[in-house]
Amino acid sequence: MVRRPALLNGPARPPGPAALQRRFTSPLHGERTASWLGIWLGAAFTTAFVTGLISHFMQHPPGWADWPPRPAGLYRVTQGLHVIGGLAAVPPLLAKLWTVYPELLRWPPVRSAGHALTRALTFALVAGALFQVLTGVLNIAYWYPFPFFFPTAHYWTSYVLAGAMLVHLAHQWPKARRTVMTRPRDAVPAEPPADTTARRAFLATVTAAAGAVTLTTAGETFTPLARLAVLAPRRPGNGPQRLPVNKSAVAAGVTAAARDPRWRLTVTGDVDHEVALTLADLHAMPAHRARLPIACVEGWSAEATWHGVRLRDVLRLAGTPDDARVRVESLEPAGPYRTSLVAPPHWHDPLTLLAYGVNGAPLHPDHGHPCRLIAPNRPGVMQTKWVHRLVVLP
Ligand SMILES: Nc1nc2c(c(=O)[nH]1)N[C@H]1C(S)=C(S)[C@@H](COP(=O)(O)O)O[C@H]1N2
Ligand SMILES: [Mo]
Repeated sequence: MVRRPALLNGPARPPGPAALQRRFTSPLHGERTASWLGIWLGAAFTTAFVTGLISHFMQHPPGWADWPPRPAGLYRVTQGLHVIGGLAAVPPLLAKLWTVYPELLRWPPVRSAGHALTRALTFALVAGALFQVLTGVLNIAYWYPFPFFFPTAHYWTSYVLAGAMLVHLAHQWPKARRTVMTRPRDAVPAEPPADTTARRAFLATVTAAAGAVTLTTAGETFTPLARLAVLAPRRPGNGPQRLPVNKSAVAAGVTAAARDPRWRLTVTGDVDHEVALTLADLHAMPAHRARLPIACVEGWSAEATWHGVRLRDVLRLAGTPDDARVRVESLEPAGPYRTSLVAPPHWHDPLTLLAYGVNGAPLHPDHGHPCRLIAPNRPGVMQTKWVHRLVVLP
């Protein structure tokens, strides 16, 4: 073949498909690596999806069912899994994207209508996974550089991601199956031993990175590891009365109202007769203790011994119907978490308190003085602080 002078060749054209494929011969870009990472991510994102739905429907009851108040520590576990598992998924997610990125460069970009659809789905999968992980990390870091409301966006994107994941799984199942069912040297074609070593070292590194993330964050909810939780935004034991605080009394604008001697706890709405209680009235009622965690949606949790009156004792003073829902209202003048709904199973529970003290001392203003709601198996955002009114709904 006659070689033409270089000048006549014109500008460089994109390399052909064969050339591109030859560039990425490392086993780290291979099917086995991608499959193992995919299986890991599938398990991690499925766990995050399920625990995320639990959290969502605890906060937004579907209407036909109420979440049970027991086991008391359940939400602490599901939300811990959601956040810690999500953080630990960052290394395998980055590794997986790096493993498969040569696919992005394949030429031509679209080969058929079916291929276009597959690529669109892959885009949804990658974009959805990155969006969930990134917004989740920003949320627990209390950094909101985005213009949307985090819970809504995170919730709806989870369905897009779950759908894309399901289709992807169906599509890639044969590869994943092959990877799990065959040993590298029995595979067709057999994998050279050096490639097996390289791949295993790569996967071990990713696992170590995920392990490091877990070890340095899990202590925010798993107290024995608290000292290692250097990457956790909140640590049990840090804060007034050894409990973390998300919103302080100053930030909530309640300092004056919470100290005001005219403070009353009122029970109103669909009741026999309204009741207004002073703090002294609350202290005169039978006192109870409950060892319960604050389990924040952001993954941290901290257990404490609360004391105060049972919510059901207060509600019954006003003749509240047994099947009524109750809105607990805070002194906080504004903000999305100034009220929370309590369904009958929760307010009937003997562990559900209006606490005026914690760990043997009166409540610190930041923890909700004069009194706060504390109930079992319930997200922290629904443990309303600085309570001043209970509205019984019809
Ligand atoms: N009125 C009111 N109550 C509130 C909040 C709030 O912003 N306003 N934050 C909630 C959140 S998100 C959590 S995690 C818990 C934290 O309780 P703590 O500060 O006593 O640890 O309080 C909850 N109660
Ligand atoms: Mo929270």
